[in-house]
Amino acid sequence: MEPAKLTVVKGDITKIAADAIVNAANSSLMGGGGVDGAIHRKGGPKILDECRDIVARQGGLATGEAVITTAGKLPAKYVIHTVGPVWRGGNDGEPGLLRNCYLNSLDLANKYQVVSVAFPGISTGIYGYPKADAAKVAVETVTEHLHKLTGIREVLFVCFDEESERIYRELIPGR
Ligand code: AR6
Repeated sequence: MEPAKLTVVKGDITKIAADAIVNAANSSLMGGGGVDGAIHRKGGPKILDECRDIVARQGGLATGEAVITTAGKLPAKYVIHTVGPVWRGGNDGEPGLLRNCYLNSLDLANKYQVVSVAFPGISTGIYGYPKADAAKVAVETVTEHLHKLTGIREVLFVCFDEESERIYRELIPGR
């Protein structure tokens, strides 16, 4: 079988019609700024209702973990919510925690028979993770893990700004 495709896209993840888009949430799962704010604003209240049910069942989400909801009014089918690490200089386990975000999100996508999944640059906004370092973790983790998940055929890295796009295109030549 052809290996799954890695694609770099510049734009707004809320407009991407992938089977699943990933949200850079916080442990409350109750929304916030950045991409989280945009997803809840454009997706409508159904996503927050489902997040509230998840929190009622299992409590808040630990850093590196992931949960899934439907996508409300968004063009995607699912939103996978994960909590990235807050950057504290890099010696506080940040790379491993960020790696877990990608691993757990991919595992959940695979479990829900998702064929295409789109990631934002988790932790690289409000949480302050340096963009180039985070992109390296993202691409390495996805590349390593994807061959174990044969259902997923495409992973999109959605870049909100030109700097991120340039970084990802250097890491994934030709995409
Ligand atoms: N589409 C794609 N990427 C986006 C979008 C968008 N619509 N909006 C922002 N980005 P951030 P974090 C990029 O701050 O750093 C929230 O309040 C942005 O340029 O959204 O993980 C949560 O509730 C950056 O590269 O997430 C948490 O409290 C990347 O998405 C906290 O922020 C992530 O930036 C999480 O912080």
